[in-house]
Amino acid sequence: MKMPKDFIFGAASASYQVEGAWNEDGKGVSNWDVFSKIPGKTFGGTNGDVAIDHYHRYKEDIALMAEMGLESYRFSIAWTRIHPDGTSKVNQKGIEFYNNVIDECLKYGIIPFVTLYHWDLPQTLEEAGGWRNPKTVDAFVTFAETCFKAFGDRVRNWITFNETVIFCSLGYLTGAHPPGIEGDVKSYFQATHHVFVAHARAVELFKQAKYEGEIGITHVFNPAFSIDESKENKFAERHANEYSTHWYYDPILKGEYPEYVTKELEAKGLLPDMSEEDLDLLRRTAPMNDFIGLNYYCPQRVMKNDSDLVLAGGRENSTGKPGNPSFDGVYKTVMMDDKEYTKWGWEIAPDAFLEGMRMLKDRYGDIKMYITENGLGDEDPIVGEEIQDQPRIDYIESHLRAVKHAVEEGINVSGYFAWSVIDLLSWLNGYKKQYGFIYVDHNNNLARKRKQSFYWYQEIIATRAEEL
Ligand code: BGP
Repeated sequence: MKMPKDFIFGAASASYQVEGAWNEDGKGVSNWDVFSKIPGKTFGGTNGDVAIDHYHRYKEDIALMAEMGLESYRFSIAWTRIHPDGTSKVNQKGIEFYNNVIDECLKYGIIPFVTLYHWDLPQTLEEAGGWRNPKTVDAFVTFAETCFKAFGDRVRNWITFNETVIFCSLGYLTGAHPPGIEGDVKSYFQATHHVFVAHARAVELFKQAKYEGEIGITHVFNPAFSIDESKENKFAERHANEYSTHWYYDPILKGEYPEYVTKELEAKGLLPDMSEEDLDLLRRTAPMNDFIGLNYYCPQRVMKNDSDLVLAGGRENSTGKPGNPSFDGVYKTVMMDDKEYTKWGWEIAPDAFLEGMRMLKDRYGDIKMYITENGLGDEDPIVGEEIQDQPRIDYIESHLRAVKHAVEEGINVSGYFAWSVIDLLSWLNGYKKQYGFIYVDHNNNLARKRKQSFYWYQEIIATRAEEL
């Protein structure tokens, strides 16, 4: 089978991870501009000041994407280029930059797939409380509206937020992302609620103004599976899915929070402040979501955990080594002897990916899904002139095969975006952890080179994955 004609083969990036030009052309300071410069926060002290200089080299990069046959480029907009200080004041130079990127994509027939928020919040808003402060919700809606107005004549695919669970849990539980707070469970849940409300308001605005195209949100897709069939570990599985999946997907797609979680939060005094108006907004806008974006890298293998430790996520760290398991007082994630892992300790499990998509279909029906990220973080050897990344090819191939199965089974998956189109700055792991089809030579003026996987993906797209 070939993938359907309207299935999109794409690849992704995010503003802070590629653009650089951190203080050029009127751009304001973001929370990441500040946080990444605090000693010890990122591997080797790397930051996005220059990143891979996509800001100045987008033409060359998009030409390479076109050569690869890419059908869509998912990128994000740096809020601080558009509204440098987080207010409604617009920086025309920022609008101009994204107009250029969008037009360059369209010149080659590449669909610009735009993420509004991929974690780089104006520092002014961070200092005023960030996502704990409901005013950030208003500021986001202003930012979204500016983008719809400026780019909505050409952009037809909008993602409001990337991975709420990551920037909220790493921001308020582990302190690994800005604002760098540890163990503040109340703020964690409050921040997630504000993000869902911001998403819902942007969706409603988009629909009311009758912009053409579609809008949705991208979540981490990290389905939990018990390590065995025992009752207690099966319970841990359920608990993990309620907290890490249903808490995020339900308010968007069902318009209400999972009762299992709200009851527990209420009993512990951790339920976010939410007004009737907020809840009504979530209910009313749930059916307006056109799709859900899934970022899938690995599943969670879980078992019961008797300790009374509070929630802490642990997929990412800045040590350049595998991460710590995540846990709360009920479950913990564990590594298993019979599973395969990446160098950073993320399980490679295409079967769990397919199983997870089935779980989503069971719970949320036929909502359109895009795989908005999937890929392998690795250190690619250079042999002679060639950048050899066969493990990446194997990883993507097996996951694309899972997507193909899903489509054959009637699961509504409409596109696949590899992470990442080009080697870029890993938030906490610098340039050491590579994901791209295109290599960037940091010892040679950031020169771009095609990897093995570049040619492989080119062939996959040209044949619409018929051979998989
Ligand atoms: C996702 C983010 C991406 C990217 C990816 C890989 O969570 O949306 O921006 O960073 O993970 O993560 P890492 O670079 O930490 O390996």
